[in-house]
Amino acid sequence: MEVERVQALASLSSSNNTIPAEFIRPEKEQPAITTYHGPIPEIPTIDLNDPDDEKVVISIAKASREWGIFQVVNHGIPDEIISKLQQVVLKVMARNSENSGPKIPPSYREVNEEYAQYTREVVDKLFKSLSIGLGLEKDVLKEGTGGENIEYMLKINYYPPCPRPDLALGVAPHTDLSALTILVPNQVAGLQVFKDDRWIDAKYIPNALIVHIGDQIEILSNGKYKAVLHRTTVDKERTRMSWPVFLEPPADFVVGPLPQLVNEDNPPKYKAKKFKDFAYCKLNKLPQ
Ligand SMILES: O=C(O)CCC(=O)C(=O)O
Repeated sequence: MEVERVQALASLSSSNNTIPAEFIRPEKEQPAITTYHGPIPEIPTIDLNDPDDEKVVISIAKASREWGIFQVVNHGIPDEIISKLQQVVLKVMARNSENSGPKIPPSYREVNEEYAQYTREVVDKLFKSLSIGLGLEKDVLKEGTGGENIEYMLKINYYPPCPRPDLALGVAPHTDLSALTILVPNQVAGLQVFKDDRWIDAKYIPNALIVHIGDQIEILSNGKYKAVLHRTTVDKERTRMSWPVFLEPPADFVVGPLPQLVNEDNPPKYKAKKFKDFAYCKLNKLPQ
């Protein structure tokens, strides 16, 4: 849905404290009923600049096996690059709401390219740690999802204030189709992760990167690393935004469990298939 339509809908709803029936989730998904409020187990936070490389590998592998998600601090992407990425979108949105006809200024492309360059370095480190964490050579997971041809897809999520955050969701529960997703949110919390049968809030850490293990890494690792099931809530007063970059194999690239991780005791749990076929089945809710 376009931003202006979402904004119009949001202001209409907030004036009478109701939301259209199609936005009310079934009870088993409503945040008010299903969010866990006990002592909070926290999504692991990993210091990527820790000089102890082995500790970094162990923490990334553990988080990816147990959670499928972790936050990364000291990742090497300067705070001002993240802030520029976020600001440039807000400027484009503000300008386009004043003028007719959307226009993308050259600065938008420049900022995106700058962010992508830094992101690549982080991604290489993550792939390396994830591979070593499985007892593999450092390049195996990157090569197994497309190597230098991995595609970087930046998406911008806009979640306007919602008068009934107890009943609605920003995005419904899902795992990502990607190999990895690298996300920065604004300061409005809203990401929730499903762990041990409970929906748990992700803490907002300024300028941290949130890393999701996606379906393709789960498949390559034959289920040793798990794709994180997640969803987002909405806020009564504030707009939440997030900037995920989905790292995807090229469409015709075949992904399947790595032969090094499969044997008689650990038979393949997934079929090997082209990424485009996997995506088609998932998006159309067909069996894989
Ligand atoms: O906004 C978020 O934190 C998560 C976004 C998400 O799950 C998605 O775009 O697929």
